[in-house]
Amino acid sequence: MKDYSMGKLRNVGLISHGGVGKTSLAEAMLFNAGETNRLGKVEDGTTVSDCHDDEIERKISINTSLLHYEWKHHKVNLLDTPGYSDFLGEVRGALRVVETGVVLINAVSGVEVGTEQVWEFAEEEDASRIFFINRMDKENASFEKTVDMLKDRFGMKVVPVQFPVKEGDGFHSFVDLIHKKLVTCTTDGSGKATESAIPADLKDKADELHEKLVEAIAESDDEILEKYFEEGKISAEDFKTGLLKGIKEKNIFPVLVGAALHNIGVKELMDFIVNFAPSPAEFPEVVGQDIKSGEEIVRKASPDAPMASLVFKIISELHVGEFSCFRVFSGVMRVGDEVLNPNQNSTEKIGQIYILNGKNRKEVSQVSAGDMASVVKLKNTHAGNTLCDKKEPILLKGIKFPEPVIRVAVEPKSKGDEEKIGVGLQTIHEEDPTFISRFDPELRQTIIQGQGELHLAIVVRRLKDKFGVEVDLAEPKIPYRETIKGKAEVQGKYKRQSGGRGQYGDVWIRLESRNRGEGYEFVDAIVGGVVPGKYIPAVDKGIQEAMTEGVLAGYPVVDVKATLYDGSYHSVDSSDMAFKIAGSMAFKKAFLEAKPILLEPIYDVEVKVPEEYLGDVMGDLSSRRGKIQGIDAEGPFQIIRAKVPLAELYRYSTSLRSMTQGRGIHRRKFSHYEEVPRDIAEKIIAAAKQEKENENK
Ligand SMILES: Nc1nc2c(ncn2[C@@H]2O[C@H](COP(=O)(O)OP(=O)(O)OP(=O)(O)O)[C@@H](O)[C@H]2O)c(=O)[nH]1
Ligand SMILES: [Mg+2]
Repeated sequence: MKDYSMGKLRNVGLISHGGVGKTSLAEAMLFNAGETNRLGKVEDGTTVSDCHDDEIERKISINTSLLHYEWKHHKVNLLDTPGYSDFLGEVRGALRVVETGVVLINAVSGVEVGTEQVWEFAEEEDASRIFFINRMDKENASFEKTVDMLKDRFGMKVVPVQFPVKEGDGFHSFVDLIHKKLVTCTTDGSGKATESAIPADLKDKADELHEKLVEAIAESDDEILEKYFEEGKISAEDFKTGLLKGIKEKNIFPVLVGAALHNIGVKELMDFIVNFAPSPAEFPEVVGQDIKSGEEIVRKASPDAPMASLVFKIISELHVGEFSCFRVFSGVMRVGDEVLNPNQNSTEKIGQIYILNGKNRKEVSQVSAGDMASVVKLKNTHAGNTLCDKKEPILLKGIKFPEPVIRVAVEPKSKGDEEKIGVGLQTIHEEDPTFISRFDPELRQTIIQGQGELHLAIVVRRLKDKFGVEVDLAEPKIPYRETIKGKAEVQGKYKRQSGGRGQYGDVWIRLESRNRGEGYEFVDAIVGGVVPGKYIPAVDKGIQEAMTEGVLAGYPVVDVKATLYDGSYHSVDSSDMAFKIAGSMAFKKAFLEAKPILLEPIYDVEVKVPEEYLGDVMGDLSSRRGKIQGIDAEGPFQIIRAKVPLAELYRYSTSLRSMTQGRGIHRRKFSHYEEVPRDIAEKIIAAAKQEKENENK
């Protein structure tokens, strides 16, 4: 493939709620461009983009695919992202490196929770957006209703540039409002289309919508607006430059229609992308940070500038290795270069560079500013890292990956695999930062966290396929805490006399509760040296050790104040050890007398669902001991904010998915610790005792 100048490149991400047709659209685009000679189907597992076993099996996208095609003397890099909510991190990565997002909308169900989510990401990454209303061939498809919903949610900048003649079964033609003509497509998947004059009965509607488009263009540029006011119309030239500018500056979100599965409206979208989506050349500056001072660096986004690129996705191919997909923002990346990874403070050698279309790979020798490709066998580069010229270092903005929403414990199926599992999980995290794994020494469990159950199921499978180890998933333990509500004054006396030198330590401590989060405080209130100063740190230490072991159920004690106010010593038998034991004894006794309680972690949970599920979701949250904090309407959605104990959130994403037919999503964040209700606390304490007995057997 020839090296395209920046103006001839387009970087486009396909984004939407799950299953709207992104992969089918990508397939039709590659077919129309001659990259493939048959139109594959997601249903048959034959698309270029969904080429991994998991994707073929489940008929959904799991990875962002880096695809490309040539169209009318342009090269388009196409990122087909997954829509399933477990893989939203992929969408983040993709939107970080494209100029334009094509937002697919289901012509039947309109704006969905996932649409809102990807829209928010696109907004944060400041990407231009083009709507493609897909599935126009489906029963109950409605262009008008969908456009109204888009305007309602995303504002009046939403402007149709096409409209369909017939919806549902007979959909195969639409009016092109830019060129004012009728486009009629074949329904055989070939993508062939003929153009003709707009039929008389559609003329008025076409004129009206064309005028709306003209107004939108005029409003997005002051000069054009002035001419429009003076002359009542705008020139063809202004129409074109105005539309381009409006889209680039996010003042116009054009709406196109089609049916990706039948390759209808796809060529016209491809034309639209090369004609009206911004090219990398329209963003002349790359902004990054000086790796030492952290100060902003601005450099030219051109092939002549020093090289700066960002790795946005790592795809692991069995038996081949890792492909690190990257976008060059300035300069040229060449095979043989030694480049700097400022995030890891290491260097990487650029071996083979490939451009990809699913499993199809073509080797290239270099990649210039604005373009994308992938490089194999990097040593230590993660998704979101910069690769740059060693002599001109720069740190580009990384990728904001979503926080985990699910935690599960893993246990090896066979003993002795622990280390391999640890290495495997770490490697998977490096490839996919939305997955986190860590051994929790307190719970004595390896806890893995991710974006949903499917996400973790896929991690487990990778562990098996790639690292040859199998794990079972288990319910993770909850990091409870112990504390007191009352106050106690107690003596701890440790005295041993067994021939030779004895042991003697005697302390009185006052144990009081502190506010949540205030931690532990030790106060030395000894007067007159009844406990010599040199032993006092030992008392403190004894208390702290007892606190980590816990008293009620073996969980760490928090938020207590211990005051050492009296005691006695023996000039020969006293020692640090004896006072440490005395402190610990006093603490345990005092703790039990001071109204001990268990604390549990409470999470802030935010659930977003279409209105019709509000009742079910609230009822379910209450049954999980959740306390509703508020409900806000956001268009057709309701956002419920609640505080819910972590212990009740196990498998929540799955329950929510089934409760809302996949139309609800949730986010969670640790909030605070709170007292466990008495009946539940009793069960936890009994279970802890049982476990301890079992261990001691
Ligand atoms: N009738 C009809 N079905 C379509 C159309 N586009 C896609 N489909 C079907 O919808 C299903 C999902 O299509 P995909 O292309 O996998 O959708 P996606 O957006 O890539 O899905 P995810 O990547 O999992 O979010 C498949 O069964 C497609 O055959 C369309 O225009 N009309
Ligand atoms: Mg897909």
